[in-house]
Amino acid sequence: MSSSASCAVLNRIPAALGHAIQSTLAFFTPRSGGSPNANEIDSLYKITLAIALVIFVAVEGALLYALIRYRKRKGAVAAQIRGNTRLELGWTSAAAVILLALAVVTFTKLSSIENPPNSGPNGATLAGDEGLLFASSKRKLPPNGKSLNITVIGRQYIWQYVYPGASEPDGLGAPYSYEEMVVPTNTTVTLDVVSEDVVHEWWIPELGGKVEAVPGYHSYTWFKALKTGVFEGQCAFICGRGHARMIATVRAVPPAQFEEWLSKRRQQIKEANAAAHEAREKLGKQAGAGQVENP
Ligand SMILES: [Cu+2]
Repeated sequence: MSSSASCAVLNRIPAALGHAIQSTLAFFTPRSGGSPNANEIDSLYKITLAIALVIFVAVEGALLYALIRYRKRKGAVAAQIRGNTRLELGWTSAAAVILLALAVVTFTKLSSIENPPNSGPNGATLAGDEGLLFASSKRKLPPNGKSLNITVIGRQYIWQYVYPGASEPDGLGAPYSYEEMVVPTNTTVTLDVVSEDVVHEWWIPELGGKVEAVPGYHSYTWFKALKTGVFEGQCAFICGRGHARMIATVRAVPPAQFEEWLSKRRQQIKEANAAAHEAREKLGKQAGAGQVENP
């Protein structure tokens, strides 16, 4: 092997090692990449894990060293040590420093996990839609107060999503979908999570943490899809026999495509409602309607 070839191999080792460390860390930490809050949660896990790994290797290494170096030998007399003030002070303060560092890192990241940022410049505008602009004391909003707000309704055993844009003054007529939520990329999406029956839990790992859907309460969370794609999740709280079937997906599409989808959806629902209204009218006019025969 020439010296330049061996040099190339040597150069590749740190890269391969870095890759191995990265993939090991990724295996033990939450999925991420879909939304800034999920990325912050993931990096927090990675920092904690890296510190824990260093401590693990140091402690186990010292233990192994002591086991081998001071193993039982003929004629050896074990030293009897009682107390070592310097050592004890050392490990107590080192542990305190590590704990403090972890607390500082956690609290630094907490606000970017909990508080939604503004949508990106290439996010959806949806300026004309009602329900896009929010002023709320409960819900955390982006600094500019603009988010796409979607209501997530948990019920045995399906998720329903209600989008902004009610056509009726009483709030009815808003477009909705089941199981698959469609959102625009680079747009801050705030979620109102509710339940119609028992406790459910909304969770799309790549888009952030879990949020409970509790009957009678509103839970709030947010995400901002950084790329197009399908993000999978499912109800994370056992809610009955069909719990395993209560899956959820979020499909992130370019903003223009989202607006197109939303208006198509609104049209489909309008048509379906008109057809149902017509069918009801027809039934009402039929002779004998209203007289229910006993079977
Ligand atoms: Cu459920």
